[in-house]
Amino acid sequence: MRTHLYLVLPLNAFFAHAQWDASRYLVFNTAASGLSSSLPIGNGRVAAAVYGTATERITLNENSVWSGPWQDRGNANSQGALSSIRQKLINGDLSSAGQQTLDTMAGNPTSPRQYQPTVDMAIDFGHNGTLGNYTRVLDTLQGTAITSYTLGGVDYTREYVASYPAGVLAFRMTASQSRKLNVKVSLNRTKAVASNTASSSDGVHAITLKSNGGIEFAAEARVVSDGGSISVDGQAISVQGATAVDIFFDAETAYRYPGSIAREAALKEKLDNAVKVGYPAVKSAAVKDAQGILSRVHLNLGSSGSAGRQPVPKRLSNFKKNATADSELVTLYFNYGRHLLLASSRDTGNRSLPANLQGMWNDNYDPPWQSKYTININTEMNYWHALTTNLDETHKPLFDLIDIARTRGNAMAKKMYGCNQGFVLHHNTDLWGDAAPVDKGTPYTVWPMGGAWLSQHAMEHYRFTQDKDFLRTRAWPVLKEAAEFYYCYLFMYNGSYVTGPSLSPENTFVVPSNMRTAGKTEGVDIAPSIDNQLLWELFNNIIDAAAVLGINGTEVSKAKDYLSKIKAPQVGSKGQILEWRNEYQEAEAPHRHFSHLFGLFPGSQMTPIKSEKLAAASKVSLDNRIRAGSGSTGWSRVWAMNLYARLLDGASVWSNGITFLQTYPLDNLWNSGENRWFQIDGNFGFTAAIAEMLLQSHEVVHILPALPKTALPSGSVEGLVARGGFVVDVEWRGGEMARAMVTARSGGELRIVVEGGIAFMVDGEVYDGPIQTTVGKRYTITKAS
Ligand code: FUC
Repeated sequence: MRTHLYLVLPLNAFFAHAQWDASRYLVFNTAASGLSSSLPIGNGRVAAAVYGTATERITLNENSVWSGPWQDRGNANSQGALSSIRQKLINGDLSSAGQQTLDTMAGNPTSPRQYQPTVDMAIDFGHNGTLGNYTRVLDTLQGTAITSYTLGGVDYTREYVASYPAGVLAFRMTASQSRKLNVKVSLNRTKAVASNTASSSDGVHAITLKSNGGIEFAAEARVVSDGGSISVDGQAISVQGATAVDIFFDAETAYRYPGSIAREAALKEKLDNAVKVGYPAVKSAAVKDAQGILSRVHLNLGSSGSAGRQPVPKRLSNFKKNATADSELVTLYFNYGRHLLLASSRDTGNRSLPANLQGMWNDNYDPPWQSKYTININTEMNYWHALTTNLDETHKPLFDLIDIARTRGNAMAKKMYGCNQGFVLHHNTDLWGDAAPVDKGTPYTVWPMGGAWLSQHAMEHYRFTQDKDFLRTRAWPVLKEAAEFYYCYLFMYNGSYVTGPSLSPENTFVVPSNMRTAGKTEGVDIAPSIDNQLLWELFNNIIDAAAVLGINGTEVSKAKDYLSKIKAPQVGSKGQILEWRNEYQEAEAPHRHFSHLFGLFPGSQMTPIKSEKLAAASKVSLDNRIRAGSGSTGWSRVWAMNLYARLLDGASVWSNGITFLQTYPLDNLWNSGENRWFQIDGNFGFTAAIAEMLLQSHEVVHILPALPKTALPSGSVEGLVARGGFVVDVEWRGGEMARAMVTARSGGELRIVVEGGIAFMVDGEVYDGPIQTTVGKRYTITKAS
């Protein structure tokens, strides 16, 4: 039974006393004190972080406001140095190879562009003193937020909506008593402001801010009042004596509209339309859209009772003391991850942009790691739950960016590696698809595998959606060009095709005694394990995609030939997966990355169903790293959760999940990384891990593969998606499946495993092998009696 907000009181007292579904709402009884306690909403392109302060502050971002235009940072010395660097690596002169790699291959300048704040909105109500019955709430099912409080006997409410259909943000402020609402609305920015003006003519009241630095933009807030007087007040619009005031906001940038005339016309059109239809219609269409998508999945892990009715900061601090009392915090975190992705990653037309390191929410001109796209784990993690938790429309911006990056990566393949075909990306990119190496350090800069990792998402999109048109028109070109680069770039060494100079993100090892600079810490080498695993996945994807599309010939034979010459993951003396080509001593045993376990998650080469031996060795590596203290950033800890899920170890998924929730969430439940900096990947990876615990789908649809039976004896989930386009609902009791329903979206063969291999029935008949499914049909799975 789904629980919703219980409407028990008249509206004026309602917000303060309502019982909020603890799995659905983030509830606060104070205003935000900074960005990390704000409430994030977004329409996939424009986002708001809502503070709910007496003078309202809303940090507004448009996702293409970055620090500057395209720059070619590729290093022209790279190509000439390649064979000498490779020879040094072959000779065991790793330090000299590493140094030469940095000297000749690092980009110039070393950094791509960085993501920038757009504007801040201030709404001054003239409210001073204590705000009574204060409540601030984010709804993870509708994607909306509210603030309410009482002052001077009047109840005030503010609603905040991000509309995907209208392409704007809309806010409504109301007073419970007639004509008690005064507001003064302004926009602010501290850098590169070309103009910031308020205007009032022909019934249009607007504040318009235009920038002239970085990627230029025009932002505008339209103010609509139900009465009172409305006027220009310096750079602000003032309303006196109203009962309800609406604000509509949009920003449009040079990224999508290079000319200011087109840009401002787009801005005007969207705002004119929103004002014309009015706030209630904008809101209801926005809610219908978001809720229609977010309600596809429903997770029930039981009720926390009164523990779940506390404000979020209190729930977090209680959870540190007693995690078992608030299992709904897990459900809320799961739901929040879906809301945050839908809010920050939508198909917004031409050149939609994926969620960056902070999703879209940023108030800093110099954000951590430039808030860009880090493609050696973080950007990919942002999309780990896109398909499994039934949000496939959020995936599209990633493919838009990959297409832009393919062109850049094609030029970079020529410039740096002398390869005339295919594309290369290194460990970061930006909104221009920057393909050059980033920063200057041996453990991270020169890693030519970013394109291979991203290409995996294109194939997975097909596997989950079964959308052949997507496979043909969008995935195939990406896979093909990714592979073409490696056909040129890889070299033969000891009978295998290898990468180099490359590295295992972002780890280091101690140079062994039989090499030149024994005892030194290095990162650059030949064929780190992750590179081989990524190539294994890529060549298999080419073969699989070609089979679906009916493509034959050299494209397939080449992939098969290369696949046969990529070294398989090696098992070392402690039974672990080797991270590098030799069993080097790790310089940092608790390192936060699990790069050499890519093939376990998110890849598939080392999953138990593919290879028990490699899965067992992965477990040794994972246990050792965790025991040494890894999982030391939020994203790292949730990667461990996903890895344990793939090892079918539900208890470890759960215990790492608890550690995660006790350590990394900020006040508004955003994940944190180093220095408690907000980084959204951990939010998304957590949601992915919960899904992975309940459903997996490599070769078979595995129901409850990693259920933590003791911690979670009963619960249910509806709407998770498996490869093959199967939608799965499952209910479990006493630590065992009670019943599951599988809906075949696309038909096709369905193979099922339940809880690692118990006997079960499908539609009342004992399951004894694959079922040929019918499109749209539901199949009921019960335990064999
Ligand atoms: C990688 C990680 C860091 C951080 C950064 C954004 O470099 O190693 O921990 O997450 O990306």
